[in-house]
Amino acid sequence: MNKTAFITGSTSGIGKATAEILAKNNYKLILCGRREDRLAELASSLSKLTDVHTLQFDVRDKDAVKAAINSLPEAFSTIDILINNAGNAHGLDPIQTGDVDDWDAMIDINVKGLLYVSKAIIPQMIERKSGHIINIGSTAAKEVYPNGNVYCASKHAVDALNQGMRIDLNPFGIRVGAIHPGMVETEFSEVRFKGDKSRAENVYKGFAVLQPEDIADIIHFVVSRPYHVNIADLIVMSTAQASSTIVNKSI
Ligand code: NDP
Ligand code: 8X3
Repeated sequence: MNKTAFITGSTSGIGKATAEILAKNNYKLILCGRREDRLAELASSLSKLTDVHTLQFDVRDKDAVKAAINSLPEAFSTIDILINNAGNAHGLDPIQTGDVDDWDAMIDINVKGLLYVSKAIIPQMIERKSGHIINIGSTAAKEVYPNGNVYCASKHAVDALNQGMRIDLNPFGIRVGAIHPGMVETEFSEVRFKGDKSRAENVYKGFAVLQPEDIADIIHFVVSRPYHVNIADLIVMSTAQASSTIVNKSI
């Protein structure tokens, strides 16, 4: 039987590329995001390859998260793989001038949203004593860079939650692991800089930056390992990148 993967943030970037590679490999898909038009477009192209169901909700709204997951039709109600990917940075400011609304957005989406989705899905995994959760962290989960303060804190929280989930779900045979990408060329910087495309493009200029497909490929590798193999924690950067702030633009 084909496994069903539930992907948050599948309307762009890493989540969308993951949906595409999993569809090609016959995983059934539950695709989530807020932008309904994008969900519809992706569902229409990927349903040529596999069974697809879409759920439109904001991960910040815990009632909407619960209602969406409870609404899944029978054919999609058993979730084998949860990919907690939805998230973004909002702003890049020193702590003393940071915008409180940006802080709320990052903590509410990257941390609380991940928890709400996990809370709604973990019980069925516990009941079946099977399941695989992939949490998308970041190099910002492992180090802090100038002006990254709250985004880095939110991703450090994802790192801690990943470890906590792995410990607490260990008695039930549920696999839990995180993937921590360095810079990836997605809509991430456009969101961070509130639609300023040229500032966003500048982030990825001058070096061979990771593409969303690079991370999607790794996610596919992680979910296709045999059951006794759990990739617990993985940092992936472009060759040009050595840390959040060190990028070699001469290679
Ligand atoms: P994108 O901006 O391209 O994608 C973000 C996704 O998250 C979108 O599908 C968006 O969907 C969804 N999302 C954002 N806010 C919400 C919300 N409130 N409710 C539901 N869905 C939401 O960025 P990436 O693909 O780069 O980001 C994916 C993950 O990877 C994030 O967790 C990010 O922190 C992480 N990451 C990214 C890196 C990068 O350099 N790009 C590096 C390291 C980690 P919609 O707007 O339709 O709701
Ligand atoms: C996204 C990568 O370096 O902008 O998590 O924090 S970075």
